[in-house]
Amino acid sequence: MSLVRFPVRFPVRSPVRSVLGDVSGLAFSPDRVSGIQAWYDLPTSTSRWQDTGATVAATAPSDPIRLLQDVTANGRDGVAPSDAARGLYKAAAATGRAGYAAAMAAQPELVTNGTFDTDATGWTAHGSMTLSAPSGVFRIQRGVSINQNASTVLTCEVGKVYRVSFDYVGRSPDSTHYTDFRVGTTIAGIDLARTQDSSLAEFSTGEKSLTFVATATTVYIAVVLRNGASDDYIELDNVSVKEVPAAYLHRYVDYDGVDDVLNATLPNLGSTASVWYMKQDGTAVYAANQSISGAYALPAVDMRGLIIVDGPISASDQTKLATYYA
Ligand SMILES: [Ca+2]
Ligand SMILES: [Ca+2]
Repeated sequence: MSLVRFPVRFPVRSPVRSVLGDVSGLAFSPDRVSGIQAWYDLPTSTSRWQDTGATVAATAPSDPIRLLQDVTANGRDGVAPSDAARGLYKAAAATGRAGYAAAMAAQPELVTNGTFDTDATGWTAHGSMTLSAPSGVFRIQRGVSINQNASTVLTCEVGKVYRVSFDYVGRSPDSTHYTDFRVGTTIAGIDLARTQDSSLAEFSTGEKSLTFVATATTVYIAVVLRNGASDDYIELDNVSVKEVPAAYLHRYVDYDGVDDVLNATLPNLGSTASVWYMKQDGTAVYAANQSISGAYALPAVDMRGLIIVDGPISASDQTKLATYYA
């Protein structure tokens, strides 16, 4: 039986409706939650200020936040009571965001010879280290002196977020030595990032990664071989450093856990107000039936964003909020 094909006309859909599934045709935004009173949004660069007068923006990672403006038109700004009570603006890789892996794969590689295909060119031995590339992996072998390193240098952009990764291949059998992988603004400095095996047995083979925010244009990667005996070695491969694109960053406020806080003033919302926020670690917090009237201290929890609502927040809106801040 032959199959007869007919030209089929599909109904033409509005791309906005079909993508978002929202009859209003507008993308979800936290300020569309019913009963919204205030919205504090770390990704909104125009809402973060280092001073109460909104003259110095908090734009670079580790800039302090004295004033976090309410993104709604209600003007219920969050203000730290003193400079000492300012949390810090931070940015971190949003590794769980859709498309992150593909975006990172497309970023330029900043490490010269991180794959060690034929040799250890591009890396500098310090002290009595010997560098080689047997079988296409990076071997760092110590001589008589302890705690020396192999380094390479990168050119970064101040304030940008970078992901560093490497594969830990293994070490020589006489294993009283271990790897101390460092990122700093000086050779073997640890001011930007560090991962190390402080308990020896836990340093499994495979990919390790960490992120850092550049504070200088010249950044050093150093692989320190800690402890051990003469001729001990460690082996790494695929050392990579790439900038994390802006679209794949989480923006958040980092509190010191001591006195940092943002205070706002709200109208009398009675005892059924709700507060929702997304913590920096990706955990959403919903607190219903809150008594809010007048002075209100925002929870001093490292977070990406927070809203205050007069009344409950529906489960559907909570899901949308979580997706918005994912
Ligand atoms: Ca403080
Ligand atoms: Ca290799």
